[in-house]
Amino acid sequence: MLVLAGGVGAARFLRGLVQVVEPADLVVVVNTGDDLRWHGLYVAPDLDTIMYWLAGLADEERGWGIRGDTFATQGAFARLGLETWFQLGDQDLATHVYRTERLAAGVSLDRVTDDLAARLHVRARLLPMSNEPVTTRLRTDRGDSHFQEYFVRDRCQPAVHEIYWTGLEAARPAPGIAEAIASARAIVIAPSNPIISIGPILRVPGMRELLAPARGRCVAVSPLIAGRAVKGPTVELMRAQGLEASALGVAELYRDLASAFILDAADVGLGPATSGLGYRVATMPTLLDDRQAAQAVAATALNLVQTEMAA
Ligand code: FO1
Repeated sequence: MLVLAGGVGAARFLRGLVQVVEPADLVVVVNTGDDLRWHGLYVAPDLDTIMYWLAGLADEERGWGIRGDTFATQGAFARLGLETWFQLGDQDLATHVYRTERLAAGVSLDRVTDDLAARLHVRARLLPMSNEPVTTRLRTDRGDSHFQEYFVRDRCQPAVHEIYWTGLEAARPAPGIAEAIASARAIVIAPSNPIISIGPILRVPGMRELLAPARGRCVAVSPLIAGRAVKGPTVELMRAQGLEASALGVAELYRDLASAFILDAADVGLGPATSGLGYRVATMPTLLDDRQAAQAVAATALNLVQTEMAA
C-alpha cells in the first residue's frame, strides 16, 4: 500500500493504518516542502514527524518531536542570541545532525531517510517526494515567508496573498516512487492539508502522470470535517488558493487521481455532490484522535479500493 502524506494528521492516520496493514507492505511518500535549514541543520519536519509516529517515539500530544524530549540546548541557543521560535528538542537534534552530516557527505535524501528509519526500527518505507529541494513559501501581510515562518513564527496570523514553491522545475519523484505506485495494491491520499502537505507532492513534475493511471486503486481521506480542519491552516490556505474550503473543495482537487473518497459523517450531505465528481463515497467518523478511529478509516479506505478493484 502507498500513502501520500504530510504532517501530524497523516502521522495519526498512519499509526492506525499499521494496525490493519503490515508495516513492511507500506510505502509513505512524504512532503518535503516544509523542510528548512535551521542553525545550519537540514530539518525535515514531515519526514521526522511520520518517522517518530511510526517508531512509537512521537510526542502524540504536541504532534511533532520526540516524547519526553528536553529542550536544554534551546536554552543554550538563546544564550548565544540565536533565534528560538522554531524549537529543536535535544534528542530531535541528533536526527538533524545525522541527516545534515550525511547529506553534506553527498548521500541522497532518500538514502538518508532509509537509514534513519532503519535506525529507529520503522518497518514502513518512508520516501521523500523528491531528492531535490522544493520549498513552500507564502506572500503574506508579514512579507515573503518560508512556510515555517508563517506556520510557527507567525502562528498563521498574517493574511495569505499567494502560496508558491521554489525548486519545482529541478525536482522529480524520488527513486522508487514510480515502482511503488505501479505495484501498490492501494494508494491512499492521507487526511493532510491539501495545499501545503499533499499539494507539493502533486506538484513535483511527473508525479501526477505516475498517479493518474492508478486512479482506480486510489482513495482520498477528507482532511476537513464540516468545513473545518482538525488542526492547521487548511481553510485559510484553501481560500488563499481560491478554493471552496470544504470536503467537496478537496474532492475537486483530487478527482483525476482518486476514484474513492471518505467523507466525515458530519459531511454526509456532501455525499451526492462528491459522487457526482466521479468518486465512490463512504462517510464515517474521520476524527483520528484515537487508534480505533484511525484504524477504522484505514480499513474503510482498503475496502473502498478493493471493491473498486473487484468491480
Ligand atoms: N511546530 C511548532 O508549532 N513549533 C515548533 O517550534 C516546531 C518545531 C519543530 C521541530 C521539528 C519538527 O520536525 C517539527 C516542528 N514543528 C514545530 C512542527 C512543524 O512546524 C509542522 O509539523 C510541519 O511543518 C507542518 O506539518
